[in-house]
Amino acid sequence: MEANVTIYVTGYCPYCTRAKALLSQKGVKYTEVNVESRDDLRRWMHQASGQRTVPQIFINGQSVGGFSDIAALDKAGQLDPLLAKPAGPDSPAMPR
Ligand SMILES: N[C@@H](CCC(=O)N[C@@H](CS)C(=O)NCC(=O)O)C(=O)O
Repeated sequence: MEANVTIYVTGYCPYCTRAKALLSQKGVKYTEVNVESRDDLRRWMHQASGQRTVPQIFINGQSVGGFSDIAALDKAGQLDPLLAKPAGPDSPAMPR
């Protein structure tokens, strides 16, 4: 698993916990960004993903949605291939 994975979270967030557990279970090393008190990052997250909830997960700069989205991708056998892609540039530019 080599892809560049970033997960945007808040402090108390059961779906974030589940998303991180799923990624960790797969041995994925991800970058975690807490947007709790960062309105600027929340705005960016919304623009980039089209969603306001957390978590929001990006794989090689591509928005793949929240926990239920990656769980569905996993169930369909489509998550591992995304995670196996070589790390690409973070695009669109990701603020931290
Ligand atoms: N289907 C979404 C649900 C995400 C969700 O409801 N997250 C909660 C926090 S755990 C949330 O963002 N609530 C609204 C908010 O915090 O603004 C997923 O699986 O990621």
